[in-house]
Amino acid sequence: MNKEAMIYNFTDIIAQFKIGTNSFEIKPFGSGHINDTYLIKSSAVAGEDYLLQKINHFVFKDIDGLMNNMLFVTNHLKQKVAQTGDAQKEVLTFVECSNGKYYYKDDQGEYWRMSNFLHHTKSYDVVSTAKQAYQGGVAFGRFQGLLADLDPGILVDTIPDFLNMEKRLSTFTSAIKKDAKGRLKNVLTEVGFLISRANSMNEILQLGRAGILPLRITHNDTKFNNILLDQNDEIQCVIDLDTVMPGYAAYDFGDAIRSIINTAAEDEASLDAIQLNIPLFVEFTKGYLSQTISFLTEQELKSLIKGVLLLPYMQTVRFLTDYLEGDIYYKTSFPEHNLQRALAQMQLLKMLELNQSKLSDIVQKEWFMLKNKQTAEQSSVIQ
Ligand code: ADP
Ligand code: GN1
Ligand code: MG
Repeated sequence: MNKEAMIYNFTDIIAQFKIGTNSFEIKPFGSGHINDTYLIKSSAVAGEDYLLQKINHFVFKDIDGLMNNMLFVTNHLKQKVAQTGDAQKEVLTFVECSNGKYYYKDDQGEYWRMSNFLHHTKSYDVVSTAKQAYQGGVAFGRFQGLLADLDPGILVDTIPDFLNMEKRLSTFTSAIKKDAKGRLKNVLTEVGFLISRANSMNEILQLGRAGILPLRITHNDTKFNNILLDQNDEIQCVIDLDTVMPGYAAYDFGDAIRSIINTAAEDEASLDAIQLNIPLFVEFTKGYLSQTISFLTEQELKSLIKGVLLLPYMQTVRFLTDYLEGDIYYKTSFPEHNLQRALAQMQLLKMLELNQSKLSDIVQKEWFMLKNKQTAEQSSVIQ
């Protein structure tokens, strides 16, 4: 019996879900920082596999609201996708429990959910090809587009103030003041660097409050490993829907770029290895705009580059806050892991700042090229 099987009664947990097998193998799966994921392989029926997740309820306090959001969103996506594609393959499917809910609370107070396992798919922590980057852009752009007809107010905030930079900074400031683990002395330079940029990082929030940027339903965790590609590296499914809630388009663009443009891992120890792969930025932008150009406002277009700086900045603040607070939020693999992550994100941010105008020009250029192409296509239809 492995370590997890001794902690949790998997036989009992799995028996709560309406699946056709009670004989299975189980193994830990994936590299997420928040939930615990297990692959459940049926021993009786080849290919009947599931993904079981222990939902982190320190992070997600309202599990009912969370699962209602996810069911609402996946049902909406399925209806739309079914018109042109295979909704079972392209949208996550959650498994119902015998109590009629889509999650189960075990007798230790842990929350579990299950989804169909999507076979022959891949997720990447680091992007290496132009095709992957383009497909990533299509995936997240299309995701925003498919949800653009919904009122964002229909979804609950699964984590209140999740991407609210002002709130993140105020938590950061409290962690600095408290210095619970005596770690502040190790990061004084980094703290100074972050505080010096604080004001400019509240811009998206301010533009949103002023009604200049529309609130949409966004994914809010568009790390590249939150999409599944098929064997040909074409987009199959957007996953990890826990944070789908009201947000701004620039959040998803900027967060995706964090993992797309970086030549190294999110927690790279060697800062020199962190470089920008600008051709991948071009490809992601092309893919994203191909799906969003019809509904993005000009103000939103301008905000995309702000998101490219904001999300790595916010991630640095979040990792450093967790380091100062004693590693209570993200899973870590070694004692200074959050510090290493924060330093790597800060290095990425510095590189992005240096290349800001180049990246901004790329977004504008790709937008103009797509617009011109569309206009040319429309006029050829009219003639
Ligand atoms: P976390 O919140 O911990 O990041 P995810 O929902 O992103 O959890 O899942 C972790 C990993 O499991 C993903 O990166 C992906 O590789 C894999 N995965 C998630 N859902 C599925 C699925 N339905 N089918 C196949 N693989 C999946
Ligand atoms: C977490 O669950 P995962 O690993 O996809 C985090 C994101 C961060 C990301 C950094 C709910 O995402 O916000 O951007 O780590 N998710 C939550 O890698 O906090
Ligand atoms: Mg994930």
